[in-house]
Amino acid sequence: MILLSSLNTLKLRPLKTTPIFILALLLFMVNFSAAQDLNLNPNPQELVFNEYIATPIQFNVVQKNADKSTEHLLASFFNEDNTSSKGFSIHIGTIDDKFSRKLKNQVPNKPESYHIDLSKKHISVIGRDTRGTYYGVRTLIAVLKNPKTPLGYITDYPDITARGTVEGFYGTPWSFNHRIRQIDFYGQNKLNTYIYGPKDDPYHSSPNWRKPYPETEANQLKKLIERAALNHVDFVWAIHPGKDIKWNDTDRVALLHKFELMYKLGVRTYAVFFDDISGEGTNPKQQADLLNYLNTEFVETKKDVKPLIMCPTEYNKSWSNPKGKYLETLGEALDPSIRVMWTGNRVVADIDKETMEWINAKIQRKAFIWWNFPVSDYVRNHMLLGPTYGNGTDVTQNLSGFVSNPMEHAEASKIAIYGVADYTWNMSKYQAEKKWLEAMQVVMPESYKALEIFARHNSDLGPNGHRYRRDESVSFTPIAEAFLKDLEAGQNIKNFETVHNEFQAMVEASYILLNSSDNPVLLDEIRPWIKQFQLLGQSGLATLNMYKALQTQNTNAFERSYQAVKALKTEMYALDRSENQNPYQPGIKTASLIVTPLINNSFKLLTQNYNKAFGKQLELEADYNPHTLFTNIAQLENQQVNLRDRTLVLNPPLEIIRLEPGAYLGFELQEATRITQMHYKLTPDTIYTNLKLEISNNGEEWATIPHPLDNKDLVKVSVNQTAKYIRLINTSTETLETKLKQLSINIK
Ligand code: LOG
Repeated sequence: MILLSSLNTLKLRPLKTTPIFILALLLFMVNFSAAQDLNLNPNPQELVFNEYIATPIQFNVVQKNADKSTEHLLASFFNEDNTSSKGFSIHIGTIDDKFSRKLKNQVPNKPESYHIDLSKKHISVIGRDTRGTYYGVRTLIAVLKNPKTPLGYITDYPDITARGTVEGFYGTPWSFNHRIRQIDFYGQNKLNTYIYGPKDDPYHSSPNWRKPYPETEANQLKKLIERAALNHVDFVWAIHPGKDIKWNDTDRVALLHKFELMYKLGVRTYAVFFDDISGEGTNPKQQADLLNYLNTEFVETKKDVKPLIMCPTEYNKSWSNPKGKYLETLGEALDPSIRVMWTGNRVVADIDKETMEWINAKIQRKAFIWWNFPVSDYVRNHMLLGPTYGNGTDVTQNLSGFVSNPMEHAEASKIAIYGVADYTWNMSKYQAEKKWLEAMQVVMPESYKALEIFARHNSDLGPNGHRYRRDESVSFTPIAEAFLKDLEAGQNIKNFETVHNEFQAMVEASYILLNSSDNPVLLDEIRPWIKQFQLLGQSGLATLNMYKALQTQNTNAFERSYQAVKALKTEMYALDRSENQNPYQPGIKTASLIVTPLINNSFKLLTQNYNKAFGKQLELEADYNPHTLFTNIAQLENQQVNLRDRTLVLNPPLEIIRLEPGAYLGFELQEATRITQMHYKLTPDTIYTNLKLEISNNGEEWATIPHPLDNKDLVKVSVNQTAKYIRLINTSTETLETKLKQLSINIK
């Protein structure tokens, strides 16, 4: 597979010397393996190599007009030890420099492009612009880190103009140190955009968007902005004013003032987000007016500020109201320079050409993609470590930017971001699996094989409101299926050994990771998931022991392994109840798509068989939730309901929910059960006067339960009745817009 990919990117100059064909072939092969080890991310557009030489040890670097970032980068590699006037000659500059006269036609006429010419005596690195030179030097250094240096040329440019991330998730914003590490990583991988917009930064959103950052935060932002400049990353500062903005001069000026303050901290690119809001702030005409005002009053007067970026309220197709003409209004009214973000057909979706054509026609420009992966703010108990895949590779001409919204686990998100860097740079040659494997080595150079085992089984999100899923345990899936099939049919399990090896590998990989000093920052983020993964692997091994004991009719051994599985489950349960206790999706879920169900089903089947064979009554473990959400609101259909101890909790959605007249939401219990309490919180707090709280035994006749009509805090209602259904219903004649913060009941 790796071999194939290199063939794709590597062109060889035809070898003319026909008589020594065999030698040429040999040469080809030597060259080939060296080329494949160049370790370049992103993958350059064109590599043409004809020969390799041993990488020189001494260099004589002449650079013309390199900017600070390039100088800094050069200094990180070329130092007193490896430079001298007699060293191997290297020229670095842009197309405007004299030395590049002969070669400058080789530099593609595209922003950020570069050309590297490598001959026996000399290397030239020529950038179209200063960023192009910087990227050329990045590539040069990566090449020179190899023991052999290719001769020939590299011509390179990015497919997508703006490439990077949007720190745009709900939950704990990244720390200063994490952000520094991210920005350096972007520089290393030729990503040029970092949009700063964490939903839970109060100075980005309400209530404090009008206020200046306190001194400490301001100083840190300043340092981040400098670091971004050093890495040729555009630090885009985003504001999210729509929750409480008034369309008047005071707020206009407040925004302008905040932009000015951020300018003083060094910001040169700005974004305004109108996602996940309701009410006045959603008006497209007003939004466009504000953006145009900022464009003329700020961007155009400053001169050194890049075009604005905005995130619309209808930021995905499933939310765009065909009657409202929201997007068309933006398309017509917004200044053409302003970039408009888009998440695709749904909030969380992969991108294809059709979506792009649909949205681009409406907004009269190329959309700027906000890809909601690997963000996990709606499945916080999961770790999303799978490959970056699913987006069309034929959309280079259809978009103006592509940024990924990552997890609140910054370091773990690098696995996906590494792939984003290659996908956005060189789409047609992008190979998801290959880049994923490389990413493992980049984030954990020593223990990457163990990380690979862990990450292979930790990529799906589990069922979720957005219905976005990812492959998980791919190569293990057919093995797990065959195993269960044999077990169910009461046959000898043919691939017992393979399954055993996988569980063993899970346990061993966990030990390796937990004790590795490879990347402590990453380990800190994923430790609880690794521990859970290790316990799961051990429970798998004990389950296999149950199978062996049953075969040999060894009741002692069977019951011991049975007890061990139960004990391990208790430990896993305890971990789930103590780590990552956020109020949304608390706990630690691992390998939830294939491995966990395999172990649970096997345990159940084996215990059943044992009970039958020996007339015992060992418990079968009913580890599932028989209760469901009860609603007629389409937006909530796939929202998950969890049972934790005796509390049934709805996973609260992060977006605004629309309650039409008669819309209801609540729970349907498996059977009529005593409900002791109901807890809920919806905003705004005036909404409760329009809602009724009801219970029913058949879903047809309803009894009303009094509930407080005005409450700022969590509403706690003592129900103390037996019912099969309980719901809140909109009894008014109006559509209510609300943010549902909590909904739960306690049952006996
Ligand atoms: C938010 C975003 C959140 C993401 C995934 C956009 C434009 N906005 O549903 O902050 O991280 O979805 O939950 C969003 O995607 N709202």
